[in-house]
Amino acid sequence: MNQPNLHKFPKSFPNQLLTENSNSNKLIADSNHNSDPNKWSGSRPDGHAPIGVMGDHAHKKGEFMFSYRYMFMNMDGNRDGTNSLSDREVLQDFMVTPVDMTMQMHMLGGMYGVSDNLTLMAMLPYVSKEMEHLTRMGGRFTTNSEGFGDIKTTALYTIFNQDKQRVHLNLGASFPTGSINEKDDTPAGEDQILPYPMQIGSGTFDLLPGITYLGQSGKGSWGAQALTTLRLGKNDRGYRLGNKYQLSGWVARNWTDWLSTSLRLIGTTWGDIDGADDRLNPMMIPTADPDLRNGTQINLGFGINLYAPEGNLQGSRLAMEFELPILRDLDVPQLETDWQFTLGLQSSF
Ligand SMILES: [Cu+2]
Repeated sequence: MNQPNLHKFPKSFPNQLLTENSNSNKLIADSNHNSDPNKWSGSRPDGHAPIGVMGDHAHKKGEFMFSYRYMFMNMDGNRDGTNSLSDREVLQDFMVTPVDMTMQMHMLGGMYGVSDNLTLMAMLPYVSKEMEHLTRMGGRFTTNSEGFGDIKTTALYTIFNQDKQRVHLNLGASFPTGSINEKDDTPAGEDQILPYPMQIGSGTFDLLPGITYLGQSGKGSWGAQALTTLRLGKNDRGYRLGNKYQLSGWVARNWTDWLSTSLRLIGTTWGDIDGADDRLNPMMIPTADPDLRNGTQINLGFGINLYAPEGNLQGSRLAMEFELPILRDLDVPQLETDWQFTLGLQSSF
């Protein structure tokens, strides 16, 4: 009587029953799959969200995951509200204008399933930035900064897990391990303190609360995440970066058992800086003005997830996501983000 249901049903039903039964047997046989076909499963290409989403998935008890992400962000030209602003227009109000900037980030991450409902996650970023400038006199110069950024830890706590849907809370904190004293040579002199966007860390303890929703069907999946960055107190230079609020929603489709593609909409809004680093002169360059930092941006992300369902690399992933802006509304003048790219490798044990 191990399969009582099968015996109790009349003969007119066996087709449907057999199909369901063989499906679940197949799932149970593959130890890496979720044993309950009604539960959301991570063991498929779209079992992870697009790679630009952080803290999108939880792990089973005892499971480890290591990840590496490379991010590249390109900012070219300034913006006033939703319109582009020429260098000459910025130089009417400031001695120097930023012309373009790139940011690269290497991020190492670890995840561990403490229980089926609680996953712990830690991320260590290494950031490098480069900014080009034009002065009112027509001179050009470049500044660079790099170093380890703020370490982030997050507890992912699952509050709903049935009908192939999942909801978890993202309870994160960011620690001020990144430098806020980055310096470089500028026309004003050697070893000058760099403006806010060229610093590596926030200098404050930040809370990173959020909530993530995931859903799956046979062919695809969808999800949404709200994430916030709330800065606490002020750093030892006497300022606090603006809070950040991000809302992201995505859909993904599995084409094979190793490939899925995704579309994502990402809305981000961030505030001005409260206080100021008194080593910076806000009359000189807009990036040194704490009241010209806020903005809102909506990006569209195109993603690919590759997943190894079997073999030596079973459970490993390679994923990419490319984001383009569809709306940018920035406090004048501010460098605009033109595109960004995330590449990630993930491996669980
Ligand atoms: Cu993971």
